Amino acid sequence: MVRVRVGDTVEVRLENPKENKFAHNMDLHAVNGPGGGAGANLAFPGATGVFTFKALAPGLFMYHCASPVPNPHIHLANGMYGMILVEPEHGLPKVDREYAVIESEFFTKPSEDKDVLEFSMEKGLAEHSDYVVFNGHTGSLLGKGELKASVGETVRLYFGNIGPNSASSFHIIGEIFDNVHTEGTIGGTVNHHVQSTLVPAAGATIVEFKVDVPGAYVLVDHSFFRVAKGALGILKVGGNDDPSIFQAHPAP
Ligand SMILES: [Cu+2]
Repeated sequence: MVRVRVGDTVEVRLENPKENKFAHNMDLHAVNGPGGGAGANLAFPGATGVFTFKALAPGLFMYHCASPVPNPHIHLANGMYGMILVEPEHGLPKVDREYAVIESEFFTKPSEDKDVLEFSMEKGLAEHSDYVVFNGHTGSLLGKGELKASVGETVRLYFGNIGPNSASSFHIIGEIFDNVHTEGTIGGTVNHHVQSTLVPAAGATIVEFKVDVPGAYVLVDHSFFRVAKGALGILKVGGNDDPSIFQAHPAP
């Protein structure tokens, strides 16, 4: 995730190693200008694409490869994307924890190497994903990758969804978003007490919440069969119980 401030002039340099086969580039949704910079920084193997833009609007934006060779959707579906946060003039208010999570889909078919799956154009066109994951692979936010917080802390999640096809029904099981910066805007609409928020393909959101009691809170895409395809993660909250807020009663 790239982090800049509104009013900053940002120079983007994309180096494409000469061993690569294809040209790559970056379309940054934070850019006001043709292609979000994608034409200006298109880099063929062995070249470096450079352009400069001024960050005019605060918010959380996606960026992604939009190379026309072989075509942009294949680059997106192979993981070429990220986020850029444009903070307001005086920065965002302080919180205790910040995390960045991106949801994405993979469309696959077997390859000659049994340990490697290839991109499937047929499944992409049919919008039939095999995997829907957070931060690039199944289990990235489980075990050692679990997000962490302590009771009483405020957590801010920068959540993007690249798709490339499906919108996400982002939800955390056992938590209510105190603030949702709708559509990733800063200075736009902020909704309160939200259960699930819709994040379109190549859109983003910023959610904030205070954690009240300890436990494991599960990040999901609540378009729920996607959980079986990998769209889940854990936010592990430590600290003391508060029976006035949540109390498990002994089993009969
Ligand atoms: Cu690319």
